Amino acid sequence: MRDLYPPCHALTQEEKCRRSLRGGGYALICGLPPTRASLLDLGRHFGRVIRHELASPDGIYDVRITTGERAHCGRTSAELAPHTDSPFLETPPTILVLQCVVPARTGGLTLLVDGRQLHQSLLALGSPRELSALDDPLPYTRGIHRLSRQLFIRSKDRVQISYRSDCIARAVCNSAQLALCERVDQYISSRRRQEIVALSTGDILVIDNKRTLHGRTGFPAADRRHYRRLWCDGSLQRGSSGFVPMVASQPGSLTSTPARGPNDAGC
Ligand SMILES: O=C(O)CCC(=O)C(=O)O
Ligand SMILES: [Fe+2]
Repeated sequence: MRDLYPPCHALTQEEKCRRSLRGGGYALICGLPPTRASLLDLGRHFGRVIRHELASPDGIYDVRITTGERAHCGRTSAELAPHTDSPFLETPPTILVLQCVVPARTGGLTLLVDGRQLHQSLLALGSPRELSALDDPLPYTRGIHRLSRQLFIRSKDRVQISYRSDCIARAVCNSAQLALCERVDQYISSRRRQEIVALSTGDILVIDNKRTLHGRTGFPAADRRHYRRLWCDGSLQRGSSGFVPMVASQPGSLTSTPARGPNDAGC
């Protein structure tokens, strides 16, 4: 596993983290104590905490196998396809902070897919029908929540992605939307497109939920995998969530602005 963000001076850490987020859509921080306090301390740099309905009063949501009334889709041992968190909410979280407390013995690896690359691939390879569906908000449903949201939303010079395949109400999608979803699902489930990250105890991933899709591989149900998750509204992040799209230089060909991963984000 790459150590993109070795612990050092606190202020420098924060700046490195911001640069990685801006450059590549996520940052990996290794070697912090696996405590609630270190998660909350880090989260403070990314704005106000958004509390999930099943989170503890401090805003932390425990990701581990859970049964009963606090069960939830992430709280199983199943593989989770790459997604952005809660596109069915009026205001989805901007930043997702994921802390590894106990890794699975096998599997349970984090999957990351770059929404910027997906955007470029769709523009380059999507059929006219698929591209026409980009203007149509996708209908999401989850529990009491119902909301339609476009796959990509433009905000000034940046683009923000929202996508969660298992919450799309396919019965009310038109055929162009279904074709678009199929193409997106194919792309994000391809191991070629996924960055696979093995977190160890204490490691934290800070993920831009408007650029980077996250998921995880499945793991044996007997494993005591335990992660913690904190959602933040990004209000201290100086408006840099999402991505600057790659630009087309001439019809039919897309020339990318230099792709920058967290490794080359200057940290
Ligand atoms: O289990 C994981 O690694 C991630 C689960 C997840 O997607 C989430 O909590 O938002
Ligand atoms: Fe998630």
